[in-house]
Amino acid sequence: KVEIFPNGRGVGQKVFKSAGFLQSSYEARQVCTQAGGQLPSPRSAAENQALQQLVHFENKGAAFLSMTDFWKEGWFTYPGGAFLVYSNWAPGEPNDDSGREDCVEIMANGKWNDVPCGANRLVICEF
Ligand code: GN1
Ligand code: CA
Repeated sequence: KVEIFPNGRGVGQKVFKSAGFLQSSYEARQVCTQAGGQLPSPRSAAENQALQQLVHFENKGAAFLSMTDFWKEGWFTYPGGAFLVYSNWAPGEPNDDSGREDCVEIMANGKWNDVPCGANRLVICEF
């Protein structure tokens, strides 16, 4: 059994663990892959809440999620290419602000916002 407190949360079979630092989405993806995990894909309100608690606890701003709309603008998919089974967008999001927001962050209030993939956000990995 892995130690998940204080920088991790377990929900069902999933564990979310914070790396404790901020990075671009590209770098964050590599960090998680190299650790044997991936960026978080919250697929239910329970998973989203566990992730939100961690983001709030870490107090380093929003964290990246795994999903992107690289494939087609406005159509967000998981890394495997499947469409979302759950979402928790903030009001007015995703808005593709300035036409260059293809990555997704989860804010401390649990709501999602699309942001530029080059932005620096807290790195949390899913295992
Ligand atoms: C932020 O900084 P501003 O207001 O142009 C955010 C957008 C949100 C917007 C919501 C990099 O844009 O993704 O849609 O607030 N940009 C970043 O008001 O976080
Ligand atoms: Ca946005």
